[in-house]
Amino acid sequence: MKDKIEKIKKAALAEISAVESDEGLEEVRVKYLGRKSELTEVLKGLRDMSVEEKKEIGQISNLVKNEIESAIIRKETEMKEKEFAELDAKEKIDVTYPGEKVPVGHLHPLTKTRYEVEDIFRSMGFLIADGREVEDEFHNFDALNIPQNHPARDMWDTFWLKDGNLLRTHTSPMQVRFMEENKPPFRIIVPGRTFRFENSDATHESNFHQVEGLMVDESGKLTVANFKSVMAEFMKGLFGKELEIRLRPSYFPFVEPGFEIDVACPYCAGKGCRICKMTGWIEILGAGMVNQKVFTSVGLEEGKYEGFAFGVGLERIAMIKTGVNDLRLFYGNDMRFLEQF
Ligand code: FA5
Repeated sequence: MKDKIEKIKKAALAEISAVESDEGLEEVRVKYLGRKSELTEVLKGLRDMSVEEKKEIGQISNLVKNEIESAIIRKETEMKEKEFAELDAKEKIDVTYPGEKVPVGHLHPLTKTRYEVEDIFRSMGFLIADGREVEDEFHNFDALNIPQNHPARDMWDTFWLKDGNLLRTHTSPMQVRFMEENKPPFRIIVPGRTFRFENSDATHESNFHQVEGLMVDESGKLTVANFKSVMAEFMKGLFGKELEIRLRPSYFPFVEPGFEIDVACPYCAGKGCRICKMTGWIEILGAGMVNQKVFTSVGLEEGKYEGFAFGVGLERIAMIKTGVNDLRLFYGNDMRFLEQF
């Protein structure tokens, strides 16, 4: 009997050590410790044995049973450890490893410039109005004191549409549209896309953007001095410092008098550099006091109101601010260029 138990033990330990899976181990456990196992049979047979035999064989059987159980537990632990070690080697996570950069987009430099300009004027109480890109001749020209056949029309090379309409050559038609709907006093800016039948070069495109400004009040309440102070605030907002401004006489049919505004170069403090073409001044926008003919073209009484208007190229501002010297780069969609902003 003792030999039989010893054999069972050896066989069980050998099988346990050879097992390679959880299922295999469970089979061995059932085979050697289950209700129908040989060892259980031996224990069942104890009742037919003498008291001494019972004692001796019972003890040996229990020891073997414990040994087999311990061997199973050891094997189980060993297999788990092996499994974890394999998993660890395969799926090692290094929490100190730098994460993968998720590409994040950003606004186009022209959009950023536009938002900046809008913020500056909003802070001065200006409303932002939206115009239309397809305009009629009346709003783009006639109502702005640029009648048909007037030589001033040559200032705006126009894309005419087959139906007689046109792609707006500037944002100024919104002056007319806004005043058709709203009575002064008001102050607005109109940012938007504009089009001219022009060949592109470093400072010109056939499609570009302008921001129009218009502030109107009753006569005597708004002067060139107010205009200058709004411009000074605009330049301060754009360039982050107080900059000298100068007005030069210029001509636009819808203003009288008309000016060209120059700002002291923010990069060289007037000494002369690449950005200001060594002049110390940067030409920034066209402007003037609203011509009374524009008021009458929208049905407002002549002489009752006064105001100023200006129009600035958004690309021009972005170029000055970024030091980019070719406007076409903004439209090239070259990621190497755009990613710099
Ligand atoms: C005008 O368009 C007037 N409407 C501006 C104005 C408004 C004057 C209100 C008085 C009162 P001008 O043609 O100069 O003006 O254009 C204004 C700005 O638009 C220019 O200074 C320039 O920065 C920009 N611009 C004009 N043509 C182009 C072009 N082809 N490509 C890029 N920017 C342009």
